Amino acid sequence: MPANLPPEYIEAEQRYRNASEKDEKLDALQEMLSLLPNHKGTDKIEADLRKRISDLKKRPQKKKGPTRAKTPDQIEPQGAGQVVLTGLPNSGKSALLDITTNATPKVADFPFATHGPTIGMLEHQDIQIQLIDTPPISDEHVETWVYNLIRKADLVLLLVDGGADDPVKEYEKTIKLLEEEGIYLFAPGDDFQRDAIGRTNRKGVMILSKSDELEDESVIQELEELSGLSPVPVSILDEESLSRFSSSVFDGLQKIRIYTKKPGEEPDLKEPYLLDKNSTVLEGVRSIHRNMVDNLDYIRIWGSGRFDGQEVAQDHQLKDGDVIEIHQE
Ligand SMILES: Nc1nc2c(ncn2[C@@H]2O[C@H](COP(=O)(O)OP(=O)(O)OP(=O)(O)O)[C@@H](O)[C@H]2O)c(=O)[nH]1
Ligand SMILES: [Mg+2]
Repeated sequence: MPANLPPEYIEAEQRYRNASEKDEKLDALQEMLSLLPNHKGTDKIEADLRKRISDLKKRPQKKKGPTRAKTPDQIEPQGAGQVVLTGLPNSGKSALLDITTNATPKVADFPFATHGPTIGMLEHQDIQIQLIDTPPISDEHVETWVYNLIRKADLVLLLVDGGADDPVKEYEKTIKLLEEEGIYLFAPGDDFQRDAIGRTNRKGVMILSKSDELEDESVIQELEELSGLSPVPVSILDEESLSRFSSSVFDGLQKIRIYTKKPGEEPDLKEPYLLDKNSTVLEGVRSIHRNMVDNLDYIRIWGSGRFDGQEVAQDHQLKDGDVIEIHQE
């Protein structure tokens, strides 16, 4: 169940992860605990935080000395999915993270400005999505962790600079670099192909960045034909394009939001359950509570039914925004 954590919590967690000293870690954990919203979705997180605090208190202060840093690709997924921004130097990755989330990455008018990962949480309606800005990929040195992060992503955002002289050439350069690493992108709705040795398939959305500087609109169609991904023109100067951006990130994850209601009560719209697109009612019930499936009687649905409150079969396909009412024997 997603916990919809506030941005301050995410920041404290990032501090916890970066901390090397016991006191710093304790401080960050205490702050996370104080910022944790109080509802049923956070019970497990709260228990986990309390355990981490008590374990840490028991641990002796580490002697100073060389420590082996975790590699930067080990980022715990949060929210509805882990989404990685990638692209050539100066393509606008950091600017996009900066404007769409609470994160404050370095944005610069020169290339190779970003050296490490920066995490931000993108709010889309009532959910949050983890967006990660990364250093550019290029013919020059790229640290292997960047590609590892891309390989693990739920969704890859491929930025192509729409303000470049020839965006199509930029796209070709970028995709070549990824394919040399065995990374292939497919459109989110397309059939998934199994990963094989030396080949990782990831869902990808192409972002045609700096669309305010795009000179020739026909580039959009050309890129679409070439890549099989529908390019999303986005400019940090255009609000409307930014809301299109967050919708395409959510669509790219191929998830749906489901809400529940108790008989005779209003639906609980505070926090959706996130399921894979095309999930059935039965899969929905199972993900809400595995044990509920055993004594399931029937389900009523508001949204994708023929009428509100319709009783539906267990193999009924859920749609984003559906409300279900579970009746048990
Ligand atoms: N006009 C315009 N400029 C933009 C837009 N997005 C980014 N820029 C500019 O493009 C330049 C590069 O932006 P960054 O976000 O730093 O690019 P990056 O991809 O993170 O660059 P590296 O970290 O070097 O890989 C900056 O000067 C930004 O202000 C946009 O939508 N429109
Ligand atoms: Mg950058």
